[in-house]
Amino acid sequence: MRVSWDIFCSVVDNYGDIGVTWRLARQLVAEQDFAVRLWVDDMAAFARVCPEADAQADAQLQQDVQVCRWPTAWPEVAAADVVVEAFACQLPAAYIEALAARARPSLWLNLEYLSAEDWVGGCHGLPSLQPKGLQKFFFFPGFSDDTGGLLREADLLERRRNLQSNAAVRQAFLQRLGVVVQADSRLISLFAYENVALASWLTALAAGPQRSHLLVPEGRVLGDLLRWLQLDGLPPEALQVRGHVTVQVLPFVSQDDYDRLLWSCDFNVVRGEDSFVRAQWAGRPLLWHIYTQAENAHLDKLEAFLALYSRGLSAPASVALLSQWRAWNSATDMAASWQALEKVWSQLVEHAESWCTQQAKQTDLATALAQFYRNWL
Ligand code: TRH
Repeated sequence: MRVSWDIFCSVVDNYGDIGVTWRLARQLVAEQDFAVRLWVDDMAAFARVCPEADAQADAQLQQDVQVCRWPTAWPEVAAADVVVEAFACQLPAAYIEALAARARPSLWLNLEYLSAEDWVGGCHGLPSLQPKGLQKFFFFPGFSDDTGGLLREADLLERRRNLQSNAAVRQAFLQRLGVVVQADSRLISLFAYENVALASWLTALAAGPQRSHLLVPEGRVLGDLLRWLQLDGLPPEALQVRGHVTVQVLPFVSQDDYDRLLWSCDFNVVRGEDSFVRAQWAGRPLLWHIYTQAENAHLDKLEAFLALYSRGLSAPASVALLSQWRAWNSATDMAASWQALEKVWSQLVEHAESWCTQQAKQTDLATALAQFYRNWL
């Protein structure tokens, strides 16, 4: 009998909650041979990251993961051997009863949000006492050995390098998305929240010395993009050209295709948690639009990551990177920091690859979870 896992995902907003849990569920099945049930309270969000999914179904098997609607009226189900509540979502009361009723205890984990802050290592793996004599452990993803690591499939970097080192493979993939890039154009992907800083960056790109082809998956940044393009809505023409920048809006694609998109680009603007990590595995320079939190808690997270990520960069490269990321995340003018960044571009390209190599030395999150379980037994 395979060890059973229940992963609970409550979609707060956007696609990060389901994005992380879906990725984790797939990996626990494919690489660790566990039987995984993913409970999600928003099937429509699931169907965005997994387009083959049926948004109406109550239960469905996708890539060997049993994906179930998390219903308001909780059905009677036996608790699994391992239970993961993602991002402190509240387990159904009846499920906690089922946990307490088990003859052999289950391992109960809370999978936390990603942060590069120092305190994370100290809290990773700590237990907390729960009602009915139960115990719950805090599992923190992170960038250092004292954390649970990052989600990374075993063959991810090999697949990424295969696409990046093979122009025909990259071209065929892009063509499938309807993207044809001019030979002298730099390819950029833009996945971000609403951001008034976008206009100043696009103006700098349009006036800059090099051609850029900007790919924008449909989403929240579209309003700012259309305003800069001075359009009322999405035009029928696929391409909009302004100076040296060509803009192309893309449909939302599957997670696997989104990875390929990141690998295909020279620069990726990403957001939230999961796309942020995937851009790091792409080994290309990136810009992070961090998810805004109450009391600006996100700014500490941003600075913590920048402190780690900028290690090893020259002073001008580090200054340019920090100014660009801070400008983007505080909605201030991007022109000067972008120009400074372009001057240290080759260094950033090398740095992105070595950051990826260094991070890949860590145990990945799914393996770390499996080890945590085995050690707990
Ligand atoms: O969508 P996000 O902003 O999600 C989150 C949530 O808002 C969450 O509540 C918050 O706490 C968290 O951010 C920090 O960004 P994220 O995490 O990058 O998730 C997006 C997912 O969508 C990711 O799994 C990649 C996927 N995706 C696709 O599958 N296809 C696409 O075309 C694109 C653009 C993304």
